[in-house]
Amino acid sequence: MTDASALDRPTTPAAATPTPTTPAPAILAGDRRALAKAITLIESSRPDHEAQAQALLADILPHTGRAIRVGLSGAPGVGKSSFIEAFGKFLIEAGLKVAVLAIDPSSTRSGGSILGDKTRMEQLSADPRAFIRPSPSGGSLGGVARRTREAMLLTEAAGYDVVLVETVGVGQSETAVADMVDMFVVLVSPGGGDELQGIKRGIMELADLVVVTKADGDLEPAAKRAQGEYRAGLHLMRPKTPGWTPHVLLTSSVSGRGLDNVWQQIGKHHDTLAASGELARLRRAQARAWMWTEIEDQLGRRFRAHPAVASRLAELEAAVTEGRMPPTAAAQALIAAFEPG
Ligand SMILES: Nc1nc2c(ncn2[C@@H]2O[C@H](COP(=O)(O)OP(=O)(O)OP(=O)(O)O)[C@@H](O)[C@H]2O)c(=O)[nH]1
Ligand SMILES: [Mg+2]
Repeated sequence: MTDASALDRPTTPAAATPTPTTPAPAILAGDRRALAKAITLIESSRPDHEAQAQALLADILPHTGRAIRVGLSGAPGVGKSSFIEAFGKFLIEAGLKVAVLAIDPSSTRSGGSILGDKTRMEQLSADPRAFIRPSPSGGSLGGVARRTREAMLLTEAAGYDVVLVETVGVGQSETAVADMVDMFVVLVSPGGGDELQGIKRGIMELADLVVVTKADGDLEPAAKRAQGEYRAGLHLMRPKTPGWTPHVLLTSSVSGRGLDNVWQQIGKHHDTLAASGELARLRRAQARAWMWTEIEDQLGRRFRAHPAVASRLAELEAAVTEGRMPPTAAAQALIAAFEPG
């Protein structure tokens, strides 16, 4: 079982204390308001805010990386919010600080998935040892994911031991979450004829742990059946991480059943990957991939905004869609307009 000391948190928050003109010292000291304001700053698209946000992230970067990063995904209604409330409280009682972030690019629910049902996380959101932040709203999945990644770094600098990143298991958002965490947990609910549905959709390929929710009362037999089916399904799949076999655990957010087992598996996964060097390798690969995603996003935006490109874009796009011009030739013409000579 992993505990706070196993996370190797620094005893003093700041080794190289940044200049006092930045909000970094307040964040490093664990000031929740400073943390919330910093996340608002990184979510802003104002160019001066973007510059400030990047300077802040550079300041806090040496103080990041100490949390266990866990992604949580599952279909609507599977019990994610209830699980996060129950599991978050369990972690806090174990002496840990917990941050909860979310990726919900659909923004169909006001304020994102977390704020929308804050009643389900009433106790956790009121606890000073927890920090809950809803998904940034609006924009592309890439933009939302970037801001969540940066928020994750800020919460780590603020001393949170465990960062939970939630997403609804639809579209590409679960891949975006899996690409920013150490461990990806898939929540499934008992019954409803939806067993193994996730496996068909490929989400199980991302799973390091499968959690069957609602294993209580009348639903318990169905939960056990689901556990058996998911175990059998996972058995047929190629392991995602060498040396790690995903377990399928029964939990209940009502009774608290299995929450200790979930934490044990998270700790074991973390220790296994850390010992083999896989954790460091994974995080390096994620950082490199993030950089390239940023390069492609930022170049793409500049490209579209470039006057010479913008003036010809509609015409060439139409030529391609109507089959009058090969796509590669159109791309080459636009790139030539972007960087003449
Ligand atoms: N019996 C039982 N019911 C549960 C449990 N966890 C959640 N539920 C119920 O399942 C329903 C959905 O729970 P939520 O926690 O809101 O699920 P969610 O995955 O966050 O749902 P969305 O945010 O809509 O995607 C609610 O009616 C909960 O009361 C559990 O452990 N046991
Ligand atoms: Mg929810």
